Amino acid sequence: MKTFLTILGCAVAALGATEAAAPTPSVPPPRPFGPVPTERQLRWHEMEFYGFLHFTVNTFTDKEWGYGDESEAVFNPTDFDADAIVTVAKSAGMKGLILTAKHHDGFCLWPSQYTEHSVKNSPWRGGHGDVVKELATACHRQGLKFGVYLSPWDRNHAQYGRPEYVTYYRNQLRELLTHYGDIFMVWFDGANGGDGFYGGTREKRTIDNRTYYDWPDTWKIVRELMPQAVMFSDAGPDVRWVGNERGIAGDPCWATLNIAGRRPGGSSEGLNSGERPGTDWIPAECDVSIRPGWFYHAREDRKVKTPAQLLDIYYASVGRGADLNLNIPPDRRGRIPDPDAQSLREFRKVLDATFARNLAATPRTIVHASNVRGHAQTFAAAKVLDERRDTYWATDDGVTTAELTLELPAPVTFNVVNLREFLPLGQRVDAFALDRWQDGNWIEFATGTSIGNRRLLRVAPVTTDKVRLRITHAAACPALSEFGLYAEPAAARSPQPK
Ligand code: FUL
Repeated sequence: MKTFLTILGCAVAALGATEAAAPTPSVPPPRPFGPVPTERQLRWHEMEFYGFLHFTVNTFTDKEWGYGDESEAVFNPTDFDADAIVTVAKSAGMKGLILTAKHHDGFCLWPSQYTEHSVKNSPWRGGHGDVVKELATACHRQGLKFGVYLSPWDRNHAQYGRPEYVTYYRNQLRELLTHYGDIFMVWFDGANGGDGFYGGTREKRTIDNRTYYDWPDTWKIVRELMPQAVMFSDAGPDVRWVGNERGIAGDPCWATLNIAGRRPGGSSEGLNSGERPGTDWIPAECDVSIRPGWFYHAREDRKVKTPAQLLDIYYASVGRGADLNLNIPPDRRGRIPDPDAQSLREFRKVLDATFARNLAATPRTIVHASNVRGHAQTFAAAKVLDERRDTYWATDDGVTTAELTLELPAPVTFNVVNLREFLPLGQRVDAFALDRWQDGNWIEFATGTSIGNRRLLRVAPVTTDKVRLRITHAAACPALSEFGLYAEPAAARSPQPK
């Protein structure tokens, strides 16, 4: 706080005519532009990075999609330890974990009262185990959020494709949302492959994805039982799939989408970049596995993504305003395998080193803005340096191009720029450019489009004592919460920064 006040004091003193020193609390904030996030979406945006746990009979049968005829006896982890899994996730910086409570094979990791095809008929913990409970408890104990994946497609269930199955599915959703404490996200998969065991009939069953699950009524159950949870699917209603399983968001990646006519399992067109202007706030989640497959396979132990690959994914997901859901599949012990844990540790080390210090936020930094809303301190340019997402620099209504300049007391070298919009007012900026001061001239070193929750630009190292952000196009007066300059440890720098 002390640093912030010092910066603000300097900034105001230095700004003269464009920013009056007297506080003018009566200046109203900008009106929101377009669709804006709900409270639950804002909480989700703040998470930025969480993990996926793909774990079930497939872990033991070496498959990616179980047929649905697997014996419950195959599920028998030798050393399952929920706390150890959560510790790995937490030290990687994940803010939550989502578990495949039931994947397409239909095997339930909790003792559901609606089926015999679950852990209650497995040898693990003598048939008294509950993976969902152990993980939910460990997450909550260690301060992580917990979410569930409940596959709509069920290759085990005899009634799949008939109305009875939808009732079964909803009953299971109710179980998960009432017995395991807070759930931050319910993950609805759009996959529906056709053939399966289906109670022994071993046939192909197709459903009409538009009508079969009656999504609006299914979603109501989540709203009723867990109002703070966000729901993920190809079509929201809260968070959208990013359109690929590589963890790469579009550039741009708008948080908005035209939702009419979309449904889970529907077309992925437009999901990668979002749509602008869009009718609804439905931001993207990038889901990707640390290994080639979603489930653990010993043959992939040498194909774990490297820290450098994870960093590239982070910059292409979180760095484009999406959230990253990184899958870390437990092995047959019921632990995160060593190569995966090792890669996560290195990845986190680099991120921590990079973001330990905003090189722009020194006590003697002077911040200028070409326009400050109503000359009010509430919306002063220096708000971008206070490391708070709830404060922001804003311009007067109608001012949709603007400049913000950071004058540093001494040259710094950085290769990452961080920007963040004030999300409660919607996504306002359409395009921006960044300049460095060199030999008495401004030289442009990066340009971009969407900002939203977070925009990270990884650039070739820049050394300068003055940096300028130009908002070159905005749909409404900009409202910017953060502007930061960071340096990645040299060894971690991308060889060909984009
Ligand atoms: C897909 C599924 O078919 C995969 O098995 C995995 O669960 C992935 C996250 O979603 O649609």
